[in-house]
Amino acid sequence: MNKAYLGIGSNMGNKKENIQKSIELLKKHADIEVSQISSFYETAPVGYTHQDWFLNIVVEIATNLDPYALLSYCQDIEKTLKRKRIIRWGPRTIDVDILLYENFTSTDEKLIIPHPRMHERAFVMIPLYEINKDLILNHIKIKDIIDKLKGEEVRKVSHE
Ligand code: PH2
Ligand code: MG
Ligand code: MG
Repeated sequence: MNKAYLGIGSNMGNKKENIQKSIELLKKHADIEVSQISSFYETAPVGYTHQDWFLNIVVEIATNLDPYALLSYCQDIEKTLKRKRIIRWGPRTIDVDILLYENFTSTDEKLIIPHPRMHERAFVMIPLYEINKDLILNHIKIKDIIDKLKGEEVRKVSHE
C-alpha cells in the first residue's frame, strides 16, 4: 500500500456535506483506505477572491492505485458531486487534489506531484501539518514552511 495525501475543498452548496460525501466515496473504493482525516477549516478564498469562503480538509490514505488511477478516481468523485469547471480557481462543489504520493514526483501537466502550489497555501499546509507533523517538503520541515506563510485566513471549525 502506498501512502498519499489529498487536499479536499468546497465552497458551493452544503460544503460540509460535500466533503463528507467525498470521504465516503474514497472509503467505498476497494483499493483505498482512509487512514486520517484532519479537522475542517474555514478558509478565505485564494487566487480568485470574488467567491465564498471554502471549507478545506486534508486526508491521508493508503492505496494500491497508482497515481494516475488515483487521479482518475478523484475526478470521478468530482463528477459524482457535480463539479462544473467554469472559472479557473473559481467556485466548486468539490475539489479533490492529490498533494503527495509516497516519494513519487511527476511534472506531467495532467498530474503534477507534489501539488505545485501546496507549499504556498495555508489552507493545505495547516490541515496537512495537523495529521503529519514530520513531513519534509523540498528539504524544509513543514512547520518551518507554515511559519513563513503570510496571514491567510484559516480557521479550524471542527473534528470530522
Ligand atoms: N482552491 C483553489 C483556489 N483557491 N482557496 C481556498 N481557500 N481553498 C481552496 O481549496 C482553494 C482556494 C483551487 O483549487
Ligand atoms: Mg483540483
Ligand atoms: Mg485545487
